[in-house]
Amino acid sequence: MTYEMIITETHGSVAQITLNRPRALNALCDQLMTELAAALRAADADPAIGAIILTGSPRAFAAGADIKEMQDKTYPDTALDDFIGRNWEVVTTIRKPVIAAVAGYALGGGCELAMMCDMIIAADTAQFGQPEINLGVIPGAGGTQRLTRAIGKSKAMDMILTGRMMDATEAERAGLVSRIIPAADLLTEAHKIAGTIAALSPVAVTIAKRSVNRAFETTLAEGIAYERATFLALFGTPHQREGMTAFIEKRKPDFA
Ligand code: CO8
Repeated sequence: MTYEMIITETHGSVAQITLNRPRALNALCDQLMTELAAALRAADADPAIGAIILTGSPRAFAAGADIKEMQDKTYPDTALDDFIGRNWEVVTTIRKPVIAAVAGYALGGGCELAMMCDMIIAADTAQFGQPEINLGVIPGAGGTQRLTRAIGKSKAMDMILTGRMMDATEAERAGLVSRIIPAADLLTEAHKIAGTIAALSPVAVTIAKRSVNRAFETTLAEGIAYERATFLALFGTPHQREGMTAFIEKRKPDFA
């Protein structure tokens, strides 16, 4: 597939996908989301790739779903054409870790897309928000659920009911992002994190990601049972032998 609205590149075992529709602040139109879904699936299927970075421009990760494209939609259109389900949730089906590297605006669907990733690292310029209420609608790609789980009810209500933006400092304090990075270093730092993950045991990484995600889907007892079973299953892998042997032999493990 040829991409017009995203740029894909590979640095060693890390895939980087850059949203590239600068004139519209990376508004997430159907074509962009179709391309993004294809690129994510391709990176997930490539055995040489161990982690994926999703980023935008210095001005905007993404300023939301494309309002111009949505303006004239009617309910029958939306019922017949599953325009959200078709592409929007693909990032949540990817087995490899996906890191959102956010600079500038991450609003509406842009914030929701970032929250579907496994972690968000933010430039000090990042601004997060769910401003849909200003458009007479509500978040439609998971915002009311994922933001509430990430930052708690009171702050999520504050964001979603007023439509206000949250800067990087507030987002980190609230637990929405894992780190704040000076804007100029955002991608370097994202690649360091992704490269670290990509050098680890891919089996352990996939299972660790799955297990953390279980925390959002099940009870504590079920989640812990899942963790225990998968932890024990890893003792059947050569990477467990290598990791523990390397520690005892005081050398770096080789998970290649
Ligand atoms: N959709 C379409 N175009 C957009 C969007 C958008 N979300 N955001 C910005 N643009 C366009 C503007 O129309 C403008 O284009 P043009 O020059 O042709 O008029 C260009 O990008 C630059 O934008 P501004 O001139 O507005 O730039 P400013 O620096 O003045 O303002 C803001 C930047 C504050 C980010 C402002 O652009 C803004 O408020 N944007 C809209 C933010 C918003 O409301 N986002 C939520 C959208 S709804 C949504 O995301 C629902 C998600 C549901 C998911 C599933 C749906 C498929």
